[in-house]
Amino acid sequence: EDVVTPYEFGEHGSPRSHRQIRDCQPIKYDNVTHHTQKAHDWDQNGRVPYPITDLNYFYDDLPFGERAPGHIVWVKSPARTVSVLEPFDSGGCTNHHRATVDTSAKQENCLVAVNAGYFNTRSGDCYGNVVSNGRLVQTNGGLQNAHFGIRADGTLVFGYLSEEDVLQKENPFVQLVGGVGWLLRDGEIYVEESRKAECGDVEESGTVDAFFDMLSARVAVGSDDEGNLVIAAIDGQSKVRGVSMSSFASWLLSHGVKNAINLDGGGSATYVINGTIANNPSDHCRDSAFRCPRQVSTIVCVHEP
Ligand code: M6P
Repeated sequence: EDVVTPYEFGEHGSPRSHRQIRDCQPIKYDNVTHHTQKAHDWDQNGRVPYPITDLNYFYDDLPFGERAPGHIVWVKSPARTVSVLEPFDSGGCTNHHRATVDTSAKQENCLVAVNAGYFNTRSGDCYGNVVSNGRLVQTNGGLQNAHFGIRADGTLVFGYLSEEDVLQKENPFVQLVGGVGWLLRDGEIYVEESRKAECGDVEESGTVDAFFDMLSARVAVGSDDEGNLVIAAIDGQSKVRGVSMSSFASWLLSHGVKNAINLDGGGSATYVINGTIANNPSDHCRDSAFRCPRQVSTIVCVHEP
């Protein structure tokens, strides 16, 4: 019988197989656990425009009366201008490096850069699948968390990937990084579906539910209908100010974003423009009276084509 069997969710935080994700997602998505989309590309006449078309700083009205400062940027021709970079330098994940986003951004003179993947705050290990400029850095050992990637043919990919998807050679990933939470799927808010599917071992804020619902600084990577990449970072302080995952998703949707995953946030949330930190990171300095940018793991970098 062709029915979707209800799936007993165990305690949040236990790794879930790709098969379980398929079983649990709404039937309209069939067996597909990620969304693919052709990246915008303006190279029709051998000409690539300056990659960033818009850059807004906002104090916007978020749902539920929340207000939070942040940034949102639209990136043209992302397959030519967006890289996932390891912390500090190439090999940074293998070497357990951590570095502030502005430091890592120097690797490719990033016009815009944000912190990206989660990491083990004690060992420095990078979490998730990581592909950087065509180099497979690591696979995630089967943990199921939302990913963003760009394939060799210029396709943008958002969602859940099996190890087979990650390693396929016909049209391999050239950039790939993981977060926690699939915010928007093909124009619809996907927070509740994603809440049930995500592995909680990666974030360190508590249960998946607590992590999804708390106010915090949040960072997302997404795309609009035209295949532009969208990067958004909202300031906050975990459990005190900022946005919940569902507010973040609604806000992104209201700005025309159609697909998006949530990257590392909280004290890691850092937004860099032309080498300068442009947001207000909430991590504490050694002298806890002050706030300092955190040394984080991978970054998403927007560079010249
Ligand atoms: C640690 C320190 C603090 C930080 C807190 C919460 O205790 O690094 O400075 O505020 O973690 O960090 P996060 O918002 O990333 O969960």
